[in-house]
Amino acid sequence: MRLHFLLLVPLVPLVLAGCAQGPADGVCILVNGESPVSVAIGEAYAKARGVSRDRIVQLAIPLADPSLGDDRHESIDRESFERLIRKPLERIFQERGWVDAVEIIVTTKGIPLRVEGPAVPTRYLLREDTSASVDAELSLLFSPLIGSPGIGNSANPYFAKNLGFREFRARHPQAALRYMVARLTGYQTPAEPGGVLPRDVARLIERARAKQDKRALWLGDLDPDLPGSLEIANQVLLSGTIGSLENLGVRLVADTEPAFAGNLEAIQGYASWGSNASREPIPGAYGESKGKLYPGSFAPRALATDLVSTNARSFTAPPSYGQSLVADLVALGVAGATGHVGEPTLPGVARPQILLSRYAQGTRAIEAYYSAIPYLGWMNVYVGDPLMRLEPMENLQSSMDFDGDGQLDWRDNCRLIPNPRQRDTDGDGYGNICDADVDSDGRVTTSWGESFPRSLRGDVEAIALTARDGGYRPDHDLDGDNEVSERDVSIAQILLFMPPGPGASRRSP
Ligand SMILES: [Ca+2]
Ligand SMILES: [Ca+2]
Ligand SMILES: [Ca+2]
Ligand SMILES: [Ca+2]
Repeated sequence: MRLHFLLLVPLVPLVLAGCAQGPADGVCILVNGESPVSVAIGEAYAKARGVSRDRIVQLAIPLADPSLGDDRHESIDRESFERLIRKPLERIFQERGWVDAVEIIVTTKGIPLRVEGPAVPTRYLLREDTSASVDAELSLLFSPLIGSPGIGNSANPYFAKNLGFREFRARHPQAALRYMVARLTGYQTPAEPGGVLPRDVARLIERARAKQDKRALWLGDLDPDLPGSLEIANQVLLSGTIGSLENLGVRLVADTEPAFAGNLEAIQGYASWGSNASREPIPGAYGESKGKLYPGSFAPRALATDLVSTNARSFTAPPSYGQSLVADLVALGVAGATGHVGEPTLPGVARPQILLSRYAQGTRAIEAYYSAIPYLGWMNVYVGDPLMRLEPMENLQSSMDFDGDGQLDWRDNCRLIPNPRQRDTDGDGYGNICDADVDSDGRVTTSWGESFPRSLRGDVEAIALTARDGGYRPDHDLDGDNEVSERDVSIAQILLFMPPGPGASRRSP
């Protein structure tokens, strides 16, 4: 007996190691078997991260051009998505016992980017649009939220949560958000032979694991010259980003000048207006012009986000501009980026202050991303290695004041938005800057432009009506500039469908 016991002892740690979570244990990879490029990307990633080959799923999605030379493969209609992607995938997950074992789904170039729905009038986009990114829909597998129009009922329950995804799932087993989805894609230049791993994608995979650059810097590029309805996002989305990073003590460049920042070296985290910047330097915003590189060179494991509507509309080369493209950031060496496959509107963008702050603190990029997007099943996509993370940085300070406004989190009545004065005119414990719920029913609502009947009026319309009539109601003055204007309406829109806050736990009035 004793001998047996001794023999068994050294085995114990091995057995435990076998049961423990390896970084790639919760990953599965989706490739389109009709595309050699897609298969090559899936295999390269599996090899890089040690994902077991039986976790690569080959779907069969017919392609007009298997070499992916044009953008036709990037969209799919709803019926085909259901038949060729969702149903086969749900069946595989059930057959292989992956429903709870898989945590992260990695999609590859060759799997369509976007489920295309019928066109919708702009005014009703947030209510009726059934378009979505394929990745956003895959995060909702087995949930009835897949295919639901608009975002009115799609507030992300993981939003602004500072906990691991596995723990979130354990606490909220019924939540529609089932999986975190990341996409490995980038340009495949016409010069590259078909069927091989595109160079940009190879580099994306490699740079997510490359040695960290301890001198790397973080860049938040605001733009004070934007029209008021957009400019307000400098305050609501970007100044909190700078505040949070400053507070963590990272090497930070906070650019508050109108010029688009360029020629910076070794950027680790990046947030800007991209091509929406009023002084966009070149078509598409990113790249080289007149000896200057916009925004500059990226460090290994760099994570980028910009406030641009359709920056992930395509990864096909050569690109067409207007708006700037995530694909160009990938070409510049970014290893992770947030994007949108269609118009998300300003409320739909990933919150840079959550994304970059959590990432700086060592959270996996994919968790930082999923806690930063406000809605599920919408236009959002994360491009890059989901497992990418930073090692703890020297001198990193702990964040007791998330938005850096001098009010510690435990008492800050708007934790994500700087509001040093803590103005809270209705005294409900939420500061005005994050309290567009002016009728105090627990949620920021819209009546889609209709102000009457009064009983159905949304918070946004209530504020818009005050602004139109030139009146003043302190609760409707969200930014505290002593007038109720278009700016306040815009703030309310950014906070649509969400509860007020997040702020300090509700204090009694
Ligand atoms: Ca605050
Ligand atoms: Ca309030
Ligand atoms: Ca409300
Ligand atoms: Ca105001």
